[in-house]
Amino acid sequence: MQNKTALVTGITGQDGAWLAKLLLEKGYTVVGAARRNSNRNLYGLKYLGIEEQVKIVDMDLLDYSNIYDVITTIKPDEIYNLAAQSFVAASFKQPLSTGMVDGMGVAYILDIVKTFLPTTKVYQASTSELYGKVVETPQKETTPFYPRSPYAVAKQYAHWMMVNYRESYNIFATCGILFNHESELRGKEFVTRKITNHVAKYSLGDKEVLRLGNLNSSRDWGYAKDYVEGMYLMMQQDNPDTFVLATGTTTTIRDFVNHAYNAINIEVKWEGDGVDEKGFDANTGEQLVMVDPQFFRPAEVELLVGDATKAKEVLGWTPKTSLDELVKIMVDHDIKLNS
Ligand code: F7E
Repeated sequence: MQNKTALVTGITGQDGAWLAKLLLEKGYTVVGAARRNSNRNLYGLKYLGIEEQVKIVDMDLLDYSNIYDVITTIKPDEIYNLAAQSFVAASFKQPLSTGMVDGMGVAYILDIVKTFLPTTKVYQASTSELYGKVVETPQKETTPFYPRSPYAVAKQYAHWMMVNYRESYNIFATCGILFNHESELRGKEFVTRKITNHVAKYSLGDKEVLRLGNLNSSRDWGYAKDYVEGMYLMMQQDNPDTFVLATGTTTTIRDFVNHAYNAINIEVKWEGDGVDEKGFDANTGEQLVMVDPQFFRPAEVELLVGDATKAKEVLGWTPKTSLDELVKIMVDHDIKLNS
């Protein structure tokens, strides 16, 4: 058992909860940071049975003095920066605050670590969104970036600041370029959980039509619980580096819908094109899905598929959960939650 302290920012998010659970199992003291909020959502920690074991502190990535206070008081051995405005669609509406939190917030953390706690290891949640309008498939650590949203542009700044502090000041600044990773703790604004939650409700009798945006975009989806193990392994290395975590398989949104309805024994039949495309129950003919342009993005990331060979070779990391297993976990959870 180790006796280290980890500061996990973004503790109220999906990854924060899964990572906190893993670190507690490894013997860490876990301090979780979250923006101050009168109605803080600790569902993830409660769901995983660790609410009592994680000390929560208020931390706002827009406020240097607040970050300084938290980091220099806790003196963590490891900082996992999972906090972000992480919803790509929202970043088009809030490009400036997204830039401040997702970009500048990381620079604050790095500079505090460099100046006051230079042996503290820092993990940054970089993202497959950096590849955006991809210039190479599959995408790996050496693939050039082409960000397609204010979210991804901010994350690119953060990513290169990590690399720059690593190279300039010998800070242990490691980046995980994680492809989409989902779970029953995913926010309902993200497409996977939106779909599984809808399908769960449908199976319980709520027959509303599911409204989605671009059905053709394709994502490399894994299980968040597997991915936090990769984060932890990256931080146990002797040297800081950058690693891709991905499954190597890509699936369209349309196919994810198929998987989700299959989990409740419904086969979806698709008809029409573009905004007129519709999904029907192949047995009853009832309409299940329609396209709603309000969910289109000003610029779309059409296809992501990652190559995690380096993580496998250096960290011994591989994803354990298949897409079918993931969909089943999410649909079953949402059926329970809505029952
Ligand atoms: O969209 C399409 C949408 O919002 C996936 C974040 O964790 O992963 C996530 O970013 C795709 C896009 O996730 C709807 O246009 C269609 O092509 O679930 P999402 P994301 O944008 O891939 C990366 C790795 C991150 O780093 C991010 O922080 O699905 N799509 N119809 C839709 N998306 C949503 N949300 N809602 C729809 O109705």
